[in-house]
Amino acid sequence: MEMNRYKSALIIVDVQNDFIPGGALAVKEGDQVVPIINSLQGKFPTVIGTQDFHPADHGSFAANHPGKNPGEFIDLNGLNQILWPVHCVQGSPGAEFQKDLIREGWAAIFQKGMNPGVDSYSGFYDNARRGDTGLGDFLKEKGIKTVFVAGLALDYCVKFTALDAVSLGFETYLIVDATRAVNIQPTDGELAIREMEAAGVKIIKSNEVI
Ligand code: VGL
Ligand code: ZN
Repeated sequence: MEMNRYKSALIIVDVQNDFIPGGALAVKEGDQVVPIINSLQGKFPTVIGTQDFHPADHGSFAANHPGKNPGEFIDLNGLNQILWPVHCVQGSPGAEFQKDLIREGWAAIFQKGMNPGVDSYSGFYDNARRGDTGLGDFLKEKGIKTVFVAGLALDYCVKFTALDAVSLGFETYLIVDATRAVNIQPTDGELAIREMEAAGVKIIKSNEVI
């Protein structure tokens, strides 16, 4: 596959302990993305991490809505919100990056999900598209035209990060073997890939990143 890694960035989404088997919002095989992502990092002139980073009173936590359980939906300030287990709380071990993930050489870390009133899946904007992490301007100021997205979870934060990247005009690749899905429904990961493809995201495997 033809690709342009000149002026490209690798965006590593939310490879944090709570999304790894044993964590609060464990993604099946989530740990398996770490060696793949590590082997790719040296190929990119710019590597960026995102970090889900919630206050304990975050509105996406089922525990903050008496009588509600993870997987149920609520209206959170006008947006339909699926409720999650408490995860990636600021200062907790679950919010830290997986221990084997190489972080030397990262250009920046963009944190998200700090506003308790709105969830934030994308590394660019919150789910209401009001709050902006600054990632888009950061990439544009560096002259980056192409982004490669990997990490967790495929059907939430990876998907919304890739969709926002396309909408901002970046040529966008999903490294499909360097991500895993939550799969609340068993086909969610597959549907996420199709949705991204339909929006213009190019789906590649890590061995195609040359
Ligand atoms: C994520 C659910 C809630 C993710 C974050 O990183 O995909 N998913 N918060
Ligand atoms: Zn979260």
